[in-house]
Amino acid sequence: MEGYKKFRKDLESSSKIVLTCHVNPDGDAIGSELALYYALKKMKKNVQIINHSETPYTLAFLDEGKIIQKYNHKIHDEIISNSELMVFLDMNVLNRVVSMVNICKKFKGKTWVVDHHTDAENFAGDYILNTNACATGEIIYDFFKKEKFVELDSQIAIALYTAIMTDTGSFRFDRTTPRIHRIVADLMEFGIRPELIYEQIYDQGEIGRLKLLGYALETLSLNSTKEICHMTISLKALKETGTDEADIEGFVNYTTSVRGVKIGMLFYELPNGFKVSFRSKGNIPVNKLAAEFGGGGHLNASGARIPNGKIKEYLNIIVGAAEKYLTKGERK
Ligand SMILES: [Mn+2]
Repeated sequence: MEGYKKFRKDLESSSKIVLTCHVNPDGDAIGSELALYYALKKMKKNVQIINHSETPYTLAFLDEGKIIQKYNHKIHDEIISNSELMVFLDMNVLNRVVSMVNICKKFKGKTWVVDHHTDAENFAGDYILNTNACATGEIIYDFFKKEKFVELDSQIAIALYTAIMTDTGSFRFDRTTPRIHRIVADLMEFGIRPELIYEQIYDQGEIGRLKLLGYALETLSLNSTKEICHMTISLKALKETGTDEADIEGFVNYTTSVRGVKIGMLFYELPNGFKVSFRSKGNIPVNKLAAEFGGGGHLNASGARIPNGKIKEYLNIIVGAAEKYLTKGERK
């Protein structure tokens, strides 16, 4: 890939580097950041990971050295300004860094985006975008290998394995290719124990999370053709179960586990407005559906945020908008 050589050159010629990723980071975001961090550390770079969000507790095992810092403008604005290069991982729209937007806009150094989402915004100097990649971790792996950038080790392998495992839904989503299994096989040579990583990420739930799921499942509803299924999470349910947004991760997948359903939606109430996540089967482009409401994402997984909107005022509008896409659902 053309971009790899320039990315490599920019990383090699910079000594102070900051890595960041999107709000509410997932396994791919954190795993990609740490894999690149460990590689750059081996090259003796002054590298820091600074994120808007706290690392979710399910991913804390990846960051035993407490490398990842939560952004605080008093501490980090100077560090960021003094850096020569910033890398944005697993995101391609600047507002995904939320509280870091201002300092990123002022940043004078080189900027790179490494990502696999569609509909990139033009905010960075250079991009490595591969929407065929199942995870940003796959791109990082590919970059490491093709450029012989770093010798893999167990730390890097665990980070990349986590990135790929989480973004492929444990190796079952579209884009889980033979190539991905070969990459994973290579990573596993470094002593990865899949059962332990899976347990760290998916079996550490607080009881509140399951109770919240109970609330959410209670709200499951189908449209008239039984091809769209949606669920809603209210602020009240979060409060009563003592949970937060990070606990909702994965809930939306229940909506598409209903027989005959082609589009699933999860509505999530915010203090100001709401968010909606979309999932689809086959070729139904829920990224286009999300774009109708100012959001974006992938063909089969996307989302939008409606500031100041009320779920009950929008639910029928959004379901109605989704119905237009149902005919495009034939399997490839
Ligand atoms: Mn990703």
